[in-house]
Amino acid sequence: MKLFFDPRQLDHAPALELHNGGYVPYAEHPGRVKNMLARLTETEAPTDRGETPIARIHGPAYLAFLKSAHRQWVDAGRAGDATGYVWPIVGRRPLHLQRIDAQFGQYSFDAASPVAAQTWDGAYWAAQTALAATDAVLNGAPAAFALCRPPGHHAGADYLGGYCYLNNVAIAAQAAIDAGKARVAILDVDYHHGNGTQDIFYDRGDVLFVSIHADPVTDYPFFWGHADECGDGAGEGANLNIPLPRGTGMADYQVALKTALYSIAAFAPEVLLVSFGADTYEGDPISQFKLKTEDFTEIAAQISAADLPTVIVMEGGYATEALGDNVASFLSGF
Ligand code: SP5
Ligand code: ZN
Repeated sequence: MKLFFDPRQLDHAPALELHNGGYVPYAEHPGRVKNMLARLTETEAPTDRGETPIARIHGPAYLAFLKSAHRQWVDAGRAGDATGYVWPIVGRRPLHLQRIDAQFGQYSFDAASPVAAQTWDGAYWAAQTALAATDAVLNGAPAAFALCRPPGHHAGADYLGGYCYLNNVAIAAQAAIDAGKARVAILDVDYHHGNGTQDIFYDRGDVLFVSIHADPVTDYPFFWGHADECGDGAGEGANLNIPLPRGTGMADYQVALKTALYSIAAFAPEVLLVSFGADTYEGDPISQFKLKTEDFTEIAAQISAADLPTVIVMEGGYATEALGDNVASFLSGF
């Protein structure tokens, strides 16, 4: 399988995140990638496709914010990584506020995803990595893997959150549509619900979003990922959430996967994109499923049996020591 990675993604390195009321080391750190790379031979760097495919998903005001947030933070006399502390509840008015703290309120949904000095560059090259893997599949590869970091599935069209800044899988899905594919499906198997991806495609009938994740009644991102979120307008019926309880192991996970793959087959997509998070692993420090390293091979084999051209985009996974093994296990199932 073709494997894509760009080392500039490592430059994104926030130091701390807010967790249970205190600051702790940032879980989504560059060391995650080093562990994965140790198990992946022959990664290819993406060519630069520019900002146009990114701007098909993310609006200009949000992109300007993301590029400038850290600079504005420094100019405001602040130290460390840029982060927000105030959010507009219920609705957001398009107020075009200038203060960096107000901009974080406008363009983010949590306090645990700081913008560091190199965040834009890292996120930009993660998006390029996803686009390169997508091109490989559009050009005939049966499957390709994009080692994206920072991850993307929590980022919406105009907001960051959940360690995500640009929605890599959404940018890739849109690129497939723009290349002439009529229908694409996204299967999200990260432990957390891919709220950003869902939001981006919620009212569209050309992109099916199916997600298996921890029940948001107990787990982040809480406000999205519930089973009654089915899509809107032209997208009605093109959104399927399968929340599972904490403690879920392979037997119950496979039942959910069967349902997910059944709905994908019924949609008859031309391309499948997989948001792969290894945070469903039993040893994950921030998650509560019980999948074992070898289970990832079986999950991948069942996805592979759908017999669709498949782009795999890396999302979460925080058991750093096991991450390479878990990714290698997943990729070996294709
Ligand atoms: C892409 C992805 O998996 N994002 C997950 C975001 C989850 N954020 C909320 C959980 C916060 C847990 N922080 C634990 C830090 C321990 N060092
Ligand atoms: Zn996750």
